[in-house]
Amino acid sequence: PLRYPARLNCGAELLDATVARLGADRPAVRDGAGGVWSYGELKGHVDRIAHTLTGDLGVVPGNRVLLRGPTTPWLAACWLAVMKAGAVAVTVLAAQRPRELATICELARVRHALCDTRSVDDLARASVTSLRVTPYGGESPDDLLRLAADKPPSYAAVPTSADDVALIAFTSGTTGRPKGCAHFHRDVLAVADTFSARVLRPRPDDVFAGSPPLGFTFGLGGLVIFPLRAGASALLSDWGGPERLLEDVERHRVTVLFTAPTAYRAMLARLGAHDISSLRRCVSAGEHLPAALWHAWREATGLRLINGIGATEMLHIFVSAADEAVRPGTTGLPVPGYEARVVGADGLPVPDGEPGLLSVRGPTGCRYLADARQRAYVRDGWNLTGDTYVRESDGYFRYVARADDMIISAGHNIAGPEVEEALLRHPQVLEAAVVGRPDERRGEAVVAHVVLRPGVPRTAETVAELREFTKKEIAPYKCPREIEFHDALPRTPTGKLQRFRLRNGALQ
Ligand code: 3SK
Repeated sequence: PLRYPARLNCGAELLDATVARLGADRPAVRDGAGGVWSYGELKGHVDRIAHTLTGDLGVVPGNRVLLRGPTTPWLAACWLAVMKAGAVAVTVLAAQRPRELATICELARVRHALCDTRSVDDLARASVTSLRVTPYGGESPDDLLRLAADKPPSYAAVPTSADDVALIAFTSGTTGRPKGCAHFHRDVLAVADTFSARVLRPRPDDVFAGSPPLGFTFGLGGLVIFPLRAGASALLSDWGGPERLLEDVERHRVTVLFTAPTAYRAMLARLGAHDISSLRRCVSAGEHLPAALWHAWREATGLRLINGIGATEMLHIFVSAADEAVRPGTTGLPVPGYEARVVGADGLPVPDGEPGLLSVRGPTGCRYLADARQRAYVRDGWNLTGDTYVRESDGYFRYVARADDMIISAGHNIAGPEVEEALLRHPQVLEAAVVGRPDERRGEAVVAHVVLRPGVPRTAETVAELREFTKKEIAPYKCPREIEFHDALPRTPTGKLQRFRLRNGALQ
């Protein structure tokens, strides 16, 4: 089991302890334009900002501080300063609009915000009463970085307790209602000391990069917590699409990549022109990774994708596998430190090979802020993630569907992702989402929403071709009765499919 001292500040552990262990001169963070800060420089910026927070801005330990801006070294420095000052970081996504920001501020009782000067307008429009917004990176006389410039470059971290809340991460899941999840200082280190240390196994000379924003804990872990804990460096630049990510890998000799299956699929189509031979670890999470994509990536790059399932409620990844332990088509094994099982509606384990709900426990877990959904998520100390899984006889966990994505049609249980995988094997299909639609005869009918590759006609012939194709891939009762074409599928700001919007016909 992981053991941490009762007094623990994760900001000091990630930064000051790494400097003490490996020295101040190693590269810590890079921006997309060639700028690099060493660990010593990053610590200087963080400590000056921490002085400004507690001095000029009057932040006291426990205050909730909203952080908003594109992925940059300055956003990471602000996050670390909030940690060292003993305050609580509420990092939000650039895509979140004034109404959502207002809800988050209310639910998390946010009183201060540090906001990239390019993103302040939405925050101003959120009109949150008694919210003090401090911009950073601009010309204003009260810009955070100007205030910080003359502060001492050393700050003694507030001696928080291991069980003090360090961050509140918001998730709207795939259903649209935001929930704030509180995580402690010890949780931040626990995800680094479990998934990162035991599965990913980074080295101090690694260069991390990826697409998830820091307002999604997948990105916060992969681009800040894991590299700093390992003494490695991270490229902190905003997501600019698959081509940009490939260019970044090539230019910065990235070794560890964090992104989602959709981006791996999009990068595969563009690999040809890029030298990405620096890569040694590629983590895929955020969505189900089809086996065909795993094999295609392996064939094109020689690398085994490290699949994983995580959740904002658990802070990071808790089932995964790397290297020889990977079994394509499965998510993997419980990350050392976590336990996982598949249970029925009664909460009791079902036999291996039978589908049920994935249930996990370990050093991190769900703590919703005052939300009745806590009782449904955590039962008897086990977290129910809302995913349907099968545990194979060799102990590997295989994804079936989100529990609410099961379609019941004419008495058959059909997993939408299985039908999606079959459609995605067709060379003309770029994206697919499969949902149930109420149907008088069958209860539900299987309906596929498809994005075709550019130039493929949206005709009845294409519909017929796709239906014929899926019938050869999977049992005919699972095949879509209807296929609709779209320019794009509805996704959350973190890239997850919003099947509920397709079910509700919100796209029509
Ligand atoms: O898949 C997710 O939603 C997730 C959430 C937090 C951290 C990591 C992951 C993969």
